[in-house]
Amino acid sequence: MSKKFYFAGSIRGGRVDAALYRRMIARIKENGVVLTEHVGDLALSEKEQGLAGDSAIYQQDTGWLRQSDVLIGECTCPSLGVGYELAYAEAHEIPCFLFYNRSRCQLSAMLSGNPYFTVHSYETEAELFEKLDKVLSAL
Ligand code: 6IA
Repeated sequence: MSKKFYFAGSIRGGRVDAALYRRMIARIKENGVVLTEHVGDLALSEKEQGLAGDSAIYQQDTGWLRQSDVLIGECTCPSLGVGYELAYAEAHEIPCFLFYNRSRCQLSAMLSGNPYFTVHSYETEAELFEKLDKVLSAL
């Protein structure tokens, strides 16, 4: 059966990396199903309201998290929602692989200091994809 991935990336925290999320999601999709493809939707802005409201978004996303085999997060752009999802995934024992651009941010100590998370930093997109490919092929 194909693996279910939860891709976590900033929405209301800011959409500066939305195009990068889309490219990462495309790569992850070569290895299974990505339940959260909308995170890479370039038309989705930080002001977007779900048709059914925030409560429905919360219920849907936590349900998807519980079903996921793996979480992959791009954490360069700080996002409260992504931070929450990471803690939720840890509580449900879902393996989490996190990526951040070390030339653009210093990752929160709450993530880099937690040995539960496998954290990879990168500086160029080529380095990011090399590391992402290694993670995906080892699963
Ligand atoms: O605090 P943030 O908005 O930056 O949190 C981003 C994270 O929360 C992402 O990894 C998503 O999984 C989740 N999330 C936040 N907003 C939404 C959302 N908005 N839909 C689905 N997941 C979300 C409405 C979009 C809808 C109109 C298509």
